[in-house]
Amino acid sequence: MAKLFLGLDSSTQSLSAVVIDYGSRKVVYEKSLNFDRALPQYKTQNGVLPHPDPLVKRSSPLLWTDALDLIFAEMKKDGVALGDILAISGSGQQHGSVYLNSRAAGALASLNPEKSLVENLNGIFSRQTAPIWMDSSTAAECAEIRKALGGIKATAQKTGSDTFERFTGPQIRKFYKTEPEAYAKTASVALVSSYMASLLAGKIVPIDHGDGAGMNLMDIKKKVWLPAALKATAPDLDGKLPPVVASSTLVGTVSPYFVKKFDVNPAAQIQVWSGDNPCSVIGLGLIKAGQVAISLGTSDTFFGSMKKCQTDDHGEGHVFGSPNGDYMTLICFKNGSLAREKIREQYSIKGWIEFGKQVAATPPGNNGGILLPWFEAEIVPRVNRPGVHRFDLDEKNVAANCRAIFEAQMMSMRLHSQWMKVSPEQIFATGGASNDAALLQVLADVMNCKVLRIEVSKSAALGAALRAAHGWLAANDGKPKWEDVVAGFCNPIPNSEVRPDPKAAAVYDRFVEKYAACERKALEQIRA
Ligand code: XUL
Repeated sequence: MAKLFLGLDSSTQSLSAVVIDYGSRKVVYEKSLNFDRALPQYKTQNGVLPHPDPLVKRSSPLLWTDALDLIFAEMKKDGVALGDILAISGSGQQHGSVYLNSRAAGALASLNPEKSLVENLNGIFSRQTAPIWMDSSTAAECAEIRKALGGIKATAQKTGSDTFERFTGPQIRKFYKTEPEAYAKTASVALVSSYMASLLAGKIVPIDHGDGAGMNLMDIKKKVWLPAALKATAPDLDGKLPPVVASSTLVGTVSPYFVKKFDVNPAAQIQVWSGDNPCSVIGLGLIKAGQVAISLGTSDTFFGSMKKCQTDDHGEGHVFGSPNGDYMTLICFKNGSLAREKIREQYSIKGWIEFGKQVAATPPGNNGGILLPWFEAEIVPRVNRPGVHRFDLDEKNVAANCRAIFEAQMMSMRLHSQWMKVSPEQIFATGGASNDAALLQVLADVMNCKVLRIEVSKSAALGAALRAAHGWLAANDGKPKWEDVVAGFCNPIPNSEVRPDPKAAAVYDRFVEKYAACERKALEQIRA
């Protein structure tokens, strides 16, 4: 018999749905609605509202609300057996926040299916727009909260991350400072994830440990709100935050609105939503401590699961709660594909195969040549003045510069992930550039670890559906094991394994020290 679970992903640019049949272990439905195209009346560009200040990035909670109605209508039209869905969970772009007034709880509890969600909920917001993760307008608030919590290391140890502009605490503080009256009228602060879950459940839903850790407000070890952080952020904040709970928590059945309007199973359970990165960790099957994935995309991200909470004293990486109850880390390197492309363009190399030939023409360790590819301001390490730095590397040497960019990116990952104290047995590589054989070989050699390619479409929505399955099975069917739940849904691509070459790995064990010294030198110059 089919056992259907629905995972939704409210990301920056779209709302996606994935339905899995846990019985046959198959994804049976996938759909995405692009916000700009599906709901042009909100006038977003790539999901973001235009704003004169380039540092300010906001979106509209009503847009996300409308999108939820639309995607259910699409699923009904497409013949998805919504009446058989057993549980629903979701994933939200992390850090973004929604500000609700005292009318919200009542409006959510009495949604009228004769009207749209937006018609039902217009008027429940104490702030019309929602700051999102792309916002970087809260540097002053970051400094204030960091100081109150005792500096970078203490802030990271207490909340899982140093303060970051996009994190919710600094965003709430800025709202309180710039619009104190609207802040005072705020009865409840939600994340994108908990807001969307509240629509489904017809009540204000808690924030989970995964997304809650992206706020600079949660005690990362005890997994409760941290009083000192709340105090440093804004007055009366404890009364405005919902409880923070385990990601597995089921909050009740779906609101009758969805039952009457879209024929959703009235017994369908709603699970708290989580952030897109915690959900992707599940969607990629990273459920055992020490499992690591590297996503090679516009930016490169390094994420993995961790049993014991280990924070980064330099404040570059993040620790979030993993949906399986352990921890996960996320390190984001901004100069990923973008930097690789810049080098390819600079040396007029036609394609990546040609680029790979250039890389192969030079030995691992690049005869000592090093390039620091900070074409854009970098997140890890923190570099606010962009610039490319070369050490013992002739800019005219095409092959050496091609190898240098790959080596620099992979050595930076190795260096800046050491704080995690995780020695992975294998690394999963995903994202656009993960089909580049030359890059994967450098990755395997620098990390001295085998690399397997994994490609999961909509990993966050799939992760949400798998979380819903796990939560429902736990409540109804004994104690499900995570490895059983994810089995069959996220497999490495056959024959994609790349093994490290022991000689090259030994070269990198030494070379990474030179790389670190060059990085220190460049950072000293930049910060001087
Ligand atoms: C993570 C982060 C982004 C968003 C994207 O810290 O800011 O990955 O979650 O949706």
